[in-house]
Amino acid sequence: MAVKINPKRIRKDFPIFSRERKLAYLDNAATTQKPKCVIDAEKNFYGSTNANVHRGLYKISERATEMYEKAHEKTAEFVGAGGMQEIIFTRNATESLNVVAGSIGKTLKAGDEVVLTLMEHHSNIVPWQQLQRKGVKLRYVGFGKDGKLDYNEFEQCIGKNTKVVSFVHASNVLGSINDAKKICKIAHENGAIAVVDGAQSVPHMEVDVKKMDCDFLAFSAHKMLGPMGIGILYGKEEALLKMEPFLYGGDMIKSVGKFEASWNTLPWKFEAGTPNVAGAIGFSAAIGYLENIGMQNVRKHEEEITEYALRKLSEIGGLEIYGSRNAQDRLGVISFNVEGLHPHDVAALLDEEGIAIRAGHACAQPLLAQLGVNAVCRASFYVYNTKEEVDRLCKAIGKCKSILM
Ligand code: C6P
Repeated sequence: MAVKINPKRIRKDFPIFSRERKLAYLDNAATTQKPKCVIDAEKNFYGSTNANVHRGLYKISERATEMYEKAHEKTAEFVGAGGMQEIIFTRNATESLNVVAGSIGKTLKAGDEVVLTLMEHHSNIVPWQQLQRKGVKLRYVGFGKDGKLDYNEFEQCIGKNTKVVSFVHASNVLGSINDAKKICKIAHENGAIAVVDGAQSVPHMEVDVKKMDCDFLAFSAHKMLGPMGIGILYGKEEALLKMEPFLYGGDMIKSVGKFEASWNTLPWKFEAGTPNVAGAIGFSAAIGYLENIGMQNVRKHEEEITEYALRKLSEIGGLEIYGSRNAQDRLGVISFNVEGLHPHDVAALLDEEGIAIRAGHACAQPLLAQLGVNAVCRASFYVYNTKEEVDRLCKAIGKCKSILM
């Protein structure tokens, strides 16, 4: 059963909040703040264990290798993967999705189809668009005014030519949580691979790759209290074994001749070159921190704060809120527009009040086109946000209206 968390207590673990005392940080969908344990883990690595991994026959290198591999194991446990062979570290979710599209793309041919949704972040559109050069066709499943995907349209879009269904688990604009298990099942029934963009879901709820039965899951450490520059690609072992590498070079090989090479075992086959060891160790600390809070409790806190924010924001006149009005259907991500005001102006004025939100197209232009707007304001929450911050947001929006209108 979920337990109530205390965001005011949690804030004390984040050095930035003791420096920026007035900051209401509401841009967590872009990146999250870092607790001291994560900052220390990265710092300690450089101060005490810095060495390259899988290469040195001396103690600190062996220790660095052990810590780096442990970070893979911890990540595997966190998402319910079969072991570290199924966890590849990349730079970010974008790179993870590029690895999948690039590698699977090598096996696709003219006439093959990739099904996406209109809710995708550009990271899950642009890599697949590149395959159109080979004659691969893209198809899109739409969503309704309530921010829900049209599951019937999935059934219509997916056919005998569909090779990949790649979709966002939770939207970075609408906050909608999609039924990933259902979509993976539809994909598999039609012989297609299911790729899940978990950049917004994994940080905020329990995600189990086995229960979901996806073939691939991409996410980023920096959106879940971890360092920037470390991304994660989970892949089912059998899928990764069949897949060609995407990047080539050191550490991903077993042997190299003048004209050919053979590949290392998993997951190293997909990790070419010197990896972000400090980042992986920092990420491991972030997972530990989130596990201490408990992912069910993270979700409960965000549901509560989202419900409160949806209610309070709806009380402000002239505000259009996008997506479902039910906090249970969505993450703590709320996009809105203030009638007559440009989102950039709203964000700039909120900043004057010490409130950080995102404004713009949120790297989801096809989604915004479906909403009929070029830009939105977006507030997004995490474990350290409070209802008082939501009150400050609402008050500041009221002030914006009185100054700008
Ligand atoms: N969305 C946002 O403000 P990277 O940048 O590679 O860590 O994550 C990419 C990404 C992929 N999928 C989804 C659903 C995302 O939301 C993001 C990142 C940020 O909404 C930065 S644009």
